[in-house]
Amino acid sequence: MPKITSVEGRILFNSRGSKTIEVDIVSDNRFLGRVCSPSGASVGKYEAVSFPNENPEDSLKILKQNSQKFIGLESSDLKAIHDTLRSLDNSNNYSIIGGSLAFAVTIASMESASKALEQPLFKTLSTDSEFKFPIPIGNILGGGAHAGPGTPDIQEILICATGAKTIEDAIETNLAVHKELRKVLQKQDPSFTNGRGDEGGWAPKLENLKALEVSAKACENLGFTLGKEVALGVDFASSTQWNEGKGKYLYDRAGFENSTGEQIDFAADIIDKFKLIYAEDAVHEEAFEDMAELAAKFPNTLVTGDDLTVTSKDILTKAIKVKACNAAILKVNQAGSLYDALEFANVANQNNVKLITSHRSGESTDSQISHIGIATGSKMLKVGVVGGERIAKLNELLRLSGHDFICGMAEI
Ligand code: 2PG
Ligand code: MG
Repeated sequence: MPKITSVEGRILFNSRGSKTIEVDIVSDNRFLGRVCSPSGASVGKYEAVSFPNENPEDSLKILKQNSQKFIGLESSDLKAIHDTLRSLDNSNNYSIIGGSLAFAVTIASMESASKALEQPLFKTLSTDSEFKFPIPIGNILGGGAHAGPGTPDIQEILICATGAKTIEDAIETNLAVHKELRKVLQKQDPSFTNGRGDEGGWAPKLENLKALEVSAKACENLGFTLGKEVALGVDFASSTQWNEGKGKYLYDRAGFENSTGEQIDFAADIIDKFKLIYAEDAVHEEAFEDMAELAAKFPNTLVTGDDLTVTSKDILTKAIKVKACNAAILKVNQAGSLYDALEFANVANQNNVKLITSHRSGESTDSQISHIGIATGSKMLKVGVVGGERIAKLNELLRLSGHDFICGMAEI
């Protein structure tokens, strides 16, 4: 089995231009695994801390001081790598070494092992013998924490080619809708700047429902029927609107407030009207009972936890008990190490909670999450539609198309 022979790190920048850490792990002196950590803008309260003191340099210093501890370990032994990280940081949120360091070390190690074993990363991460492509879902219109004033309060309107039979078709369909939406936006506002949010979705000056209407129009213009060839999704990212003191959701840009009950109705009306296949964080991160109400009402929609479940197996277990969601986002850096994230995936899969492996708004051009999505049996891969750091993940799926072990698209 391949053994780790060197560990190095450096400071780089993510797609938002913020500092982050990249880690190189080499096995048997020649197989390089290289991973650069992403980071979020709408961050869940219970996520792993990205860096100690919010300083990537502190994580790098810790890596340099402890790199010898990884030398000689089997790079494919994820548990051993994870345990070594845990010997440096036993906090519940990686506040000592930073979740970004745990992310980069564990994934780089598995990538290095994959190269040494001459197999794709997804095969190294799973003992399954057959895999499916997760269906790509990506931003066509952005607001909230990912775009400026005047854009919708809701964070993301997403497109998903639910009817696609191949990965190529799925990606091309999403791209076509993204393109068509620009035309629709230009037509209704000739002064539209073609500005885009952090994840490549258009960022027009539009209020929430109008933004959904133009998104639906773009699909219809292409001859698609919502819920058939394509479907829309929304990441409400409701913790951004939630004001604990007032006990209300504040939609500052649109100029209204929702009580808890009104928020449930607001989300339910949108799910209904736009036949959403996917509704993420429709209520705030601690509103398990309210999410459960939506999950019960919409069994055919992926009522998805992101900030609600933060890729934590303990929090997901709590969510499962009250039937808070029928789907959950998997973001490795929310959990910290890849080992933690795979444990979360096991709990989800054992309890029929559908997985959506996801990017962060501040990304690198890496593409390992495409493999993580495949290996975990994720139904969807949420990685955007355009932008170099988003396309990198989609292109990796295309490279894997026709691979012996992958047969067809995931069924939702
Ligand atoms: C989200 C993500 C990714 P961020 O809320 O789901 O789309 O955004 O990385 O800013 O948390
Ligand atoms: Mg989210």
